[in-house]
Amino acid sequence: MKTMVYSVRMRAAQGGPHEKGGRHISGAEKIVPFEQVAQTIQQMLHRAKSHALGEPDFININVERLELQYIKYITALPLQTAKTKDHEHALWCARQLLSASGVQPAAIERALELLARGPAPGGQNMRGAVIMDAASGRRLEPDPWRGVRVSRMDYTPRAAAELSRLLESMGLEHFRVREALALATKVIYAGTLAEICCSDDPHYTTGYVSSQRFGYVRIPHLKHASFKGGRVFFIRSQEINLEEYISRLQEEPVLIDQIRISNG
Ligand code: WAQ
Ligand code: MG
Ligand code: MG
Repeated sequence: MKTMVYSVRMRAAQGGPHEKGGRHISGAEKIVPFEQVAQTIQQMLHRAKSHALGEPDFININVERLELQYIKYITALPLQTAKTKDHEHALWCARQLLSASGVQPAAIERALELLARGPAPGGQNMRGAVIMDAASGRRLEPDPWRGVRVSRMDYTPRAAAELSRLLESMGLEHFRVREALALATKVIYAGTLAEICCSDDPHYTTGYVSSQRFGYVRIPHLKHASFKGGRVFFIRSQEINLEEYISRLQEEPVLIDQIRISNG
């Protein structure tokens, strides 16, 4: 992208703004050239209004020009899909992947509990992600009601087109895969050891575990119908400056310019 680009972010809540206790309904982030900003806003508005979690009464859309020289160009995590047959099998697979990535059993179990009952205090859906110490399972995000929201990430137009082609050829053209792969790639790039994710959409049951070691592994049936969903980022808290890490996740603009797909 040689022209000026803009970060467009949306967050929607019910019962008031997020910062006044509203319940998170929907969020989205994109990086687009100026000519696509208006259309992107319209799509995000439509998306906020048609979410399965309900109708929002607060929608915030934020548009911000990015300085081209600060954008980092990175390669997508390799994508593959595990052949999990049911929820138990999916949990087993997630535990194996996290454990082999260096996450301790106590932290794994803690994270699975949070995805099941909802990560916010009292068991609610949360706008952002939980940050968890991979050794102890201790939560490290400064605001456990909000979590940490990763933003300012997207694909270059060429990489987006290539990914669409590949996903279509795999029967996976779902927008969720596209968005989750971008997020997961940025999260690992920012210094995260591993991530586990389940959608907050009651009907979308495929989740993923991503890691520096294994890339982005989609796990069918990871989300049980009763799960609230959410994201947990595991870090080695001794080896990372938490403030800098969070600011990378939130602020640093990243575009994915290369796609890798493993078979399977
Ligand atoms: N930053 C941090 N946390 C986020 C963000 C973000 N930008 N977006 C969502 N979350 C958290 C938040 O708590 C949501 O409730 C939760 O993650 C789930 O988000 O390959 O759809 O957008 O088939 O519902 C994964 C599998 C789909 C895709 C994930 O997540 C595939 C999905 P959702
Ligand atoms: Mg989302
Ligand atoms: Mg969702």
